[in-house]
Amino acid sequence: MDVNCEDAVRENPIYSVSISGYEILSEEGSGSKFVAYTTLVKDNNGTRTVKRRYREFHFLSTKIEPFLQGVHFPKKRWVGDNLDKTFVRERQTALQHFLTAALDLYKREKSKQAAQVERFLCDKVALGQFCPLTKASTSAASLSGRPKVAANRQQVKDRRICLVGFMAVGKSSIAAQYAQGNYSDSYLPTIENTYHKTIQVNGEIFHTDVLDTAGQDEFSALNCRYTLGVYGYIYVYSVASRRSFEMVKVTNEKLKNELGHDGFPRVLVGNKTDLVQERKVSTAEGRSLAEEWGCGFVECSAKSNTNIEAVFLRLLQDVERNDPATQQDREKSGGCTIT
Ligand SMILES: Nc1nc2c(ncn2[C@@H]2O[C@H](COP(=O)(O)OP(=O)(O)OP(=O)(O)O)[C@@H](O)[C@H]2O)c(=O)[nH]1
Ligand SMILES: [Mg+2]
Repeated sequence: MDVNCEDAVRENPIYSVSISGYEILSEEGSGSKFVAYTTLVKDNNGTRTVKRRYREFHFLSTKIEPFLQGVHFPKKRWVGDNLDKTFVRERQTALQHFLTAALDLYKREKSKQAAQVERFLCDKVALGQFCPLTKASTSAASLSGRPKVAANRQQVKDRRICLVGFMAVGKSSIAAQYAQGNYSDSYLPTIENTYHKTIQVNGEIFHTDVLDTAGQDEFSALNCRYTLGVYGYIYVYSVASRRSFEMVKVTNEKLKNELGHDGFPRVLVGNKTDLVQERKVSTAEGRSLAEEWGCGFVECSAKSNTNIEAVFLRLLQDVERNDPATQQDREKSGGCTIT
């Protein structure tokens, strides 16, 4: 049964909202620059980022300002392209006040205004971006915003990963080999399944939830669970099936449409490399598609347990690179900043 995304969002009360930073982006076509604020929204599905342009805040403000007495909302001001650093930061602080008040309103009443706030905070196609940060979780730690801490007091990062691809390409076999270290020659089509494994990458601990989906074809609609709270995707095809290779392209288009952008972490995976005689898709073809998409590429065999962990390591590294929190840490430690 398909879950309607809007219903799913409505059933999840929003717990907190904060603006973690901003990015200077360029408008497609005209190339003119603008500021997008990174808004972290926490609900039952975990924390995700929604990037919002300043004018979107203005739009929300015009709808609900009469109900938010005494809330200072920064007025429009022309400073170059409004990219002046001090001004952008001033706005950031003011917008945080505005959002806090808006969230209070949302919590107090389920009115039309609250619906505006909710849509603004949760809309997954804001600015064409939707970057989930943590897995769906209702644990006290995640709802209170405290990071989980492992026994050795090291922070643990939750990462929800989604396996997609045509039927029988080996998605479940890859997930089972990764999480449980086992493999079976029998084929049981999947409806939906989640595997869990904790791994360490570059000294950091990750709790990975691997969502194993039912094989997709040209006609299958993407379920919203495949995008809610998902950090990155593993696109699986079988090197022994040309059709499955074509299908990852179709799935990629669907995900791009669903997420509204093309910058999400993904890794292209050619499975069943043990079937040497039956190979239909060359390594060069796989690599070239991955290069076109600007993503990682791994060939593996779930059967012989070749390169399975490499698939997940590669994706997690890309997820980290894409994570605004990690980027901020990097900036704080002297990394480069977009200005
Ligand atoms: N030779 C070979 N067979 C594999 C490999 N991985 C999976 N298989 C076989 O391919 C068949 C399908 O594997 P699954 O893992 O169930 O495929 P799936 O993509 O999860 O299929 P759906 O759930 O229907 O989408 C099974 O018979 C597996 O044993 C592999 O690396 N090599
Ligand atoms: Mg399966």
